[in-house]
Amino acid sequence: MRTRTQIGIVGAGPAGLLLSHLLALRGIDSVLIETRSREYCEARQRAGVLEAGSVRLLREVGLAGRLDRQGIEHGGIYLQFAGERRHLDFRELTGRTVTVYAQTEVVKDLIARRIADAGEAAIQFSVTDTSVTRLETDTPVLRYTSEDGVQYEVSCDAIAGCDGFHGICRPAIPASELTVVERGYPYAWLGILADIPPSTDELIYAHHRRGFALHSLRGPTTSRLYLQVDPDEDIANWPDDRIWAELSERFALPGWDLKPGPVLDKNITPMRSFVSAPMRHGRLFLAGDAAHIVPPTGAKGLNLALADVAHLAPALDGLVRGQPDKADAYSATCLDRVWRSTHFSWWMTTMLHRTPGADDMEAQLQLAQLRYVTSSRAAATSLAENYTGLPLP
Ligand code: RFL
Ligand code: PHB
Repeated sequence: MRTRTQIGIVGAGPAGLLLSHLLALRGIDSVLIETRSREYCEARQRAGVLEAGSVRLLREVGLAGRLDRQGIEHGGIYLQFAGERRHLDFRELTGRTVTVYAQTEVVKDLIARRIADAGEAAIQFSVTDTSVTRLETDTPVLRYTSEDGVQYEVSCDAIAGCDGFHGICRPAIPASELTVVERGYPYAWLGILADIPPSTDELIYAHHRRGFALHSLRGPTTSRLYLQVDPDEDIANWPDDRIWAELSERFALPGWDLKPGPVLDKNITPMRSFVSAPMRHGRLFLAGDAAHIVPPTGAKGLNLALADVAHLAPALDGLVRGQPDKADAYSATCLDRVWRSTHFSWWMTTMLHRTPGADDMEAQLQLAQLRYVTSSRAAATSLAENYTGLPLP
């Protein structure tokens, strides 16, 4: 079946979903397709921390009803190292805060809103055979097969590749047109979701000789915790008791206990830094993880995805109305923020993780840096400014 839309969007993660909403607010039509089912997209456990600018953006576009009721505002974090837990007060240092609200909840809110505004057909879930072609022309084409087996060919004014790191859009750009800068890390995160009230009021980032650990949360009765493990570690080697024992050791502090509880979900995530540039080829625009990946230590990936589409919506609006300047500036504008976040995420990661086989120099340099960011107001302010995020357009 041949159809037409203004913007074809590939991928219903946070980037693609928010983009379709921002375009609709501007009166621009889009077709949004997703390979996974709605249930899968709404259950996938991922990020948890929204920057101040992301919260403000979601509020401005009418998407913060539940976020304002259920999100938990955090004025700082703890950095734990050398047997001490020190607080960094973001509110006092920068006047800004972050909000703990799970990516899954952001995704649920976005899906519900698109379907309420535009009907069930607003998002085509469970599609197959996605492809994007004719990218160098003014009428790029998006092809897919719908869940009920109909083959679609959608002629578009532009296509947004919001299909994550493993999607098809970035590989549709000739490799000779892209510069890819990439670094893998010799560790991964084992993450658990646990049915137990958090043992802390704010996130704890812990440096430990056995490796990094992070205590985060999802709500008053749900905790989210992470452990540094080897990248080739098998989750089968980590029964729940072993995970809690390891977490307790890495967070140990006299007079404080980590409360264990039933594990609802567990998985292992590899860590990498990856930037592919430019973020545009002809009439294909990449946004979010499709163009860049950061290790999760700085809590930046979701926020970068939202920031990209905050720039992309006005850029595409201009393009379809014959004013291409913002579309022409899109890639360079986004890459500034992407590289700032890439640096911050790399810096937090290397300050807090233990490289397998590392000498004492690594640990001593990390401890010196941790003492510095928790004792110098200038250094603490720099961390706080990066963590709470740069302003959005
Ligand atoms: P997503 O969320 O990967 O969505 C892409 C969507 O595209 C679909 N797709 C396709 N659809 C159609 N056709 C195709 N051919 C397709 N191929 C793929 C996929 O099914 C998917 O639904 O990318 P997006 O929208 O760019 O969003 C990026 C974020 O999801 C990601 O950056 C964050 O989750 C990263 N991240 C964190 N970010 C933060 O800002 N704060 C955090 O605290 C944080 N913690 C994390 C994280 C990521 C983690 N993992 C598991 C990678 C913690 C973890 C453990
Ligand atoms: C999370 O809550 O999932 C989370 C929080 C902070 C991070 C990464 C993940 O740096």
